[in-house]
Amino acid sequence: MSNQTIRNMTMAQAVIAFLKNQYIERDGIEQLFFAGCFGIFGHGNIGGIGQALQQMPEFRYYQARNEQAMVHAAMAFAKVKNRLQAFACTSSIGPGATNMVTGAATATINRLPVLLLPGDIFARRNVAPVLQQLESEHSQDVSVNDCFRPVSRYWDRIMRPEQLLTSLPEAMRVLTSPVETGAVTLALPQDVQATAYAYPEAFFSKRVWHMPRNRPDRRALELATAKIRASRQPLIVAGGGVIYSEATELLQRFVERTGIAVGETMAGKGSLRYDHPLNLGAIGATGTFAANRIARDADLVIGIGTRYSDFTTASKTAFQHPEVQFININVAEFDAAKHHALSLVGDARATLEELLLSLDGCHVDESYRSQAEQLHNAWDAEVERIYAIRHTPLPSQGELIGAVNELGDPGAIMVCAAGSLPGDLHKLWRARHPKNYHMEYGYSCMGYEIAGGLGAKMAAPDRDVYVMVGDGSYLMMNSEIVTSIQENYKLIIVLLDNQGFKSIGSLSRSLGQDGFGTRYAYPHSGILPGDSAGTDVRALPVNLAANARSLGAHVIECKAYEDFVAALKAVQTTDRTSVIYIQNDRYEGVPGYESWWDVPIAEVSEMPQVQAARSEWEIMRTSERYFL
Ligand SMILES: Cc1ncc(C[n+]2csc(CCOP(=O)(O)OP(=O)(O)O)c2C)c(N)n1
Ligand SMILES: [Mg+2]
Repeated sequence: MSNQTIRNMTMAQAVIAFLKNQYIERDGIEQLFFAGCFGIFGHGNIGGIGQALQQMPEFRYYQARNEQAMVHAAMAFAKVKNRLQAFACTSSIGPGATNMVTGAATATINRLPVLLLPGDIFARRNVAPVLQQLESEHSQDVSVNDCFRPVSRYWDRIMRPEQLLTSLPEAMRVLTSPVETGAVTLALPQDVQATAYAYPEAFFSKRVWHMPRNRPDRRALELATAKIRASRQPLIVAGGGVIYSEATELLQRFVERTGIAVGETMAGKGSLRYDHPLNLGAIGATGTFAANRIARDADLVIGIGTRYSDFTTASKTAFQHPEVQFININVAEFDAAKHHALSLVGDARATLEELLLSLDGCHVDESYRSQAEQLHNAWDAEVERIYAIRHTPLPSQGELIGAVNELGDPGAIMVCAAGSLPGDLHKLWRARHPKNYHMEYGYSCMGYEIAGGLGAKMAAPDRDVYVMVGDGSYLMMNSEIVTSIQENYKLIIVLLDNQGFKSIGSLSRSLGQDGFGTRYAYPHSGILPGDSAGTDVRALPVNLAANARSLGAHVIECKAYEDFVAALKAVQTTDRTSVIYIQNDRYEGVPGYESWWDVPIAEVSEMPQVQAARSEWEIMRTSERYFL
């Protein structure tokens, strides 16, 4: 180190000085990797990362209201940016840090890059226990930040300032890897953050991380080509990887050349425009009859960039052809190998390019193609039917989704995550471009919606962002309305109030449990009312519209469908984050379409409806398959 130029700075200053010089490049396009840092300060980070951010304002700091929310905003930003740009998030120690654990899990499960910088307890230990320190009798090497280990793709604790020299490059390798990306956590003890060290200047020079487009093994491609040529009833399952790899145009070409139809996962919706005649729409538990019928009889499933969650596979009941085989195109070997597949380990776009060449002249039977196209058309008519329901006195969720879809800007981004909306939107949303449908459904984390909307708007300020959120999710986390107003990122929040958990209520009824614990109403004789209480309940005195107004949003309250339509028009000219509030019906739902989701039902109970539901469940379970 003797002949190197050095820079004397604190560990925290070194973190920021390093991060602001990280770049990423894919397809020859180079850009800064970090857009800045979200943070909430406390004693665990104020004098360290807080001071460093203050000293380096070119690395933009954004104040958040809630640490979990800021991680959601960060990951939504990265999702819209196809993982080519990300945020860091700084928190204090203790509760500020553990508030980020849920966000970390959400990011890791969705394979989205976020860099988490929780403060940590003193490395020098002499003043322990510090405020918010978790003590342990058996070790002094434990803090609440150990909770991040299983939910991070890379985890480290920086006990000495020079450890950054080897830790930050590892953090970057993981964040910029399409295979390994997710939450990266560097726990930063508060005393070490403020400690100075003579860092080599070279550490802070510009670094460009190349995101590769790996190509699959040649022999595997030959085998895949033969399998696709031999297949009579193939189906593509398009997952989020199609979108992150920017393979959507190539997918369209592939589909048109081969005639193979497509079903889309939650993360993959938008891979193909909704009106493409070979787009069968959503697949799986929340799928369309079009995709689910073709899936049921498919002899070959070509999964592209999918992790095959139970929603996609309908709890392993979606694919019933006795000899069904899988070819999985995925950057991650782990996902590529699922379902005993022939693995094409590689980038979706690069792999489709190769397959297009090797499949020259290959086309499915005309009968298959016309069956797929007929199903596509029949599905479109079903969406039309649901959009046209005019349910009274309270409108149905399906018609409200239709209004947002048809009256919103076609270039908009619609953000959602949990409740009954994801299932309905997966079926009904007509996606017109790859970023149109932004659903966090890896973790389906209530509270993601508004914070995620903020991140999406920050990533695409020229697009309208519609956040669709239920009353339950809204109550769980609405805090980033304030941030959206502070930073002037206008969100259009559609708040659908059905006085509780419509989704889990309907799940509960399907289990024979009468919606227990899913209504927002006062208890009656010490018991919370279920669905059999009907309208004989006392509603809670909650006013969500007033709540949103109190946070600074422009609020429009609607009663009927016509008010909702007028509100959707009115919000186009409002000057700040706007909330359209409407009550909708708890029971008028979008049906399931020839699919299933395995949720266990009590094996023994004193409730006859539960016993009946259990018997039905036992029959359904027999259709679950292993792919051996
Ligand atoms: C953080 C979190 N807690 C619990 C759940 C389980 N859960 C899924 S949907 C739901 C209810 C959502 O209520 P609301 O937002 O009002 O949507 P609705 O079901 O009424 O459409 C619950 C509790 C979850 N997904 N996330
Ligand atoms: Mg609700």
